[in-house]
Parts: sequence; C-alpha cells; structure tokens
Amino acid sequence: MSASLATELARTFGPHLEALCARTAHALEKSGFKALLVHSGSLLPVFEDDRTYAFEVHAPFKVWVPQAEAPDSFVYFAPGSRPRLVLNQPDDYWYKSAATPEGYWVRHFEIVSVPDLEAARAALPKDLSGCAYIGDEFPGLAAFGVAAANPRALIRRLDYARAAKTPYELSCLREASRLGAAGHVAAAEAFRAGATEFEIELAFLRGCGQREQELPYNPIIALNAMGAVLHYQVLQKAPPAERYSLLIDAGAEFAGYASDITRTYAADDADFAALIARMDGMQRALCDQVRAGVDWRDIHLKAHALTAEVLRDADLILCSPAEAVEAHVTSVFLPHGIGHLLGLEVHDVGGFMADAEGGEIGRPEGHPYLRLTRVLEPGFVVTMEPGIYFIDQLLKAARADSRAGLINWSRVSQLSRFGGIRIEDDLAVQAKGVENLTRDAFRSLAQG
Ligand SMILES: [Mn+2]
Repeated sequence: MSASLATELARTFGPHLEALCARTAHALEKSGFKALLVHSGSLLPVFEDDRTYAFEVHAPFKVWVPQAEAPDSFVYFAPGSRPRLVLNQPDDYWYKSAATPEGYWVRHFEIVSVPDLEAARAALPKDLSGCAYIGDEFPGLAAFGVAAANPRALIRRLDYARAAKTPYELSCLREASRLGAAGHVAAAEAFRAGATEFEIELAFLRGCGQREQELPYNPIIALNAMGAVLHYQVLQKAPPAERYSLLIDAGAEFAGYASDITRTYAADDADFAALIARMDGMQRALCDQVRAGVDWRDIHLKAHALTAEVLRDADLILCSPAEAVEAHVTSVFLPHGIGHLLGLEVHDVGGFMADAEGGEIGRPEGHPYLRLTRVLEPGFVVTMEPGIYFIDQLLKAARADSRAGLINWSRVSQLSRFGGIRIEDDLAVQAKGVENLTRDAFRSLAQG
C-alpha cells in the first residue's frame, strides 16, 4: 500500500464508520432491535475429511472491519457505544490464528481476543434479548440468546444502504481496480507471449499479487471460442492449436472491496480487432450515459439499441437495428445484464430494491438476467459490461424460430471461433458525472 493511500484510509475510515453506525442505528430502530451482532462466517468442512473449504468472510461483517481471515469472529454494535470486535484467535498449532489487527481501523473498535465460541459469548453483553443477529446459524447460537437470527427486514435495510459508498469505500474500490488492472496488464502480456489459459491466470495472480482465494471471484480466462461460455471456468493447461482471441474477466480485492474488469484481445486478426475497437467505443458511450438520477433499466435498454448498431456495422444482421431490438435478436448476442452494483461483493446486494422497506423494482420484460433496476445515486458503484458473443445454444434457438431470417449466418460462422467480446469497467457515480475506476487505473499504470 502506498503512503498516500495509507493516509487516505486513515483519514476516511472514521467518517465511514460513523456513517455506518448511524445507518445501522436507524435500521435497528426501524426494525425494533436494540443492538446488532454480526458473524464473520464459519469454516465449512469437506465431507469426511478434517480439511475445510477456503474461508469466505461474510459481507455484513467486512463492511465493519477489513478482516478477511477470522472465522467465528463477531462485531457487536449497540447504538451510542463503540463497536466491539470479538476476534477469534484459537490456540491452535495446526493452523495460524488470525493476526492481531493493526492499521488504520483498529483504534475505532474495542477489540477482544477470544480462543473459542464460548469465550466469544462471554465477551458479549449477558442479555442479548434485544439484539438482532446476522450470520451463520451455527449449533451454539441458541445459547447466545439473541432476539432473532437473520431478520429479513433488517438485512434488507442494511443492504439498501450499501449501494452508496462512503469516500473510504471509494478509496478501497479504487485500489481494488488498480490491483486488478495490474493483473490484467500482466495477463495481456502473457497472452501475447503465447501462454495457455492456466498460465494467463498465473500471470494475473502475480500481476495483482493475490492468490486465487483472495480474489473476489474466480477469473474467467477464455481463449478462442470459449469466450462464448459466459462464466467459463476450465483454465486449459494445454495450448490450443490456433490462437484467435482472449476474453479475460478478472478482478482483485482490497480491504474486502472488489474490482470486476473484463478485456478482450485479438491475437492476429484485423477484422476481429476492429470489432473489439467498435465495442470499446460503444462501451465508452454507455459509460458517458451514467450519472446520478439515471434509471439503470434505461441504460440496459440503450445498450441493446447500441448493440444492434454494432451488429449492423459488423454485418451480423440482415434487418435494421430497430428490428433487431424489437425481435430480440440483440438478446441472442447480448444475453446478460449490462452491469450490476459492485462493492463488498462482486455482484453487490440491493440491486432491485425500490426502497429501504424492501419493495422490489422488476426487470424490463424479456431481460431476465439484469441484476440492477434502481435509479443511480451519488456513491453507487456499478459495472458497465456490454458484450457480443457467439453462443451455440442461443444461436441454435434463434435459427429455429422467427429470428432465423434476421441473422447473417455465414458471418456468424466466420466469427464464432473468436468466442465473443466483453469490455467491462467499474464506475463510481458522482454528484456530477462519473469516475471510471478501471480506465483511470489502466492509465495510471501506463504512465508508470
Ligand atoms: Mn461484472
């Protein structure tokens, strides 16, 4: 971490925590609770083994403390007093216990170290009968005597508020983008040097300095036609016979906050490279539409209109762009949502919420995979990720229905070997305009 980032985090964490305390106090009052107890998560054992799966800290815990590796720890917050971190540090010679926390956030908490759950219970107030609990419902929880486990209305209120990030959170997200961009630069270099999917992943990990389980999601690294598998997970260790393209969707994490970045590269084909450039221009045009007060559903529909123009320019459709949208031809090539909230989770919570009470805003008809339907507000962080793909299943369906005559099939078969194109940036909505965390990160890396 750079000295200037350290200073920035030290400066902004206090106000972040104050804001978090205030909104949590409000949510507790509205839901009829006096306090909140949040669990970091339990270790999940592998069937009939003494190993566990990699630990994933729960987001409602890490919104309080950037402590990623502390299973069975708790944050206790009663409005009016300092939040308490009950940190599980078992006396264990098989595994290394969580390190004693240090850094910019520690002084804002009352921190109690405990060796086990029983001691954790003892480190909390005797009477938790007015306290809401959020986390795993582990066997010993009954003995805690909380008022309710995972009360839906309270969780929804807290989720709703998480969409708008504090300045501290924006600093963390900026750093996550910087780390992710560094991974992408290394990955692109590996691709150009002839690396396999697996080697490209290794380059990405080295570039961002993180192991796979630290990343916010498993990287999607797809050579050639595999780019059409939207969440492709294989990471081939053998090189393909020919190299046409790379689609890499990978992000890094900082202090619990994620980046989510996609780039597509052509190996050596001017036609496909031109299509990538066209998509890049379209993605930038969509980024320019993002600002406070805009309904994300409109952005998604605008993306379909622009996709239809790209399809026409690329000679992929035999009808007008308007007809392509109307007949759901664009959905064959762009079957996913145009973006989602980003934060402590890569697909962050609360994307459909109409208000803090939990009412939902539906998706536009015919767009079942859109993950965000809210009107953007300052502080929202969203991804912008248009794409076009040559997906066998969807093309086959279109060929069998009324869309068959609207698609230029010979052009489709010419481009299918490239898989697809997705370009994805992370955007922070400001009071005026928008900050592109991803392009800023790539630019500052290029400037050294
Ligand atoms: Mn994404």
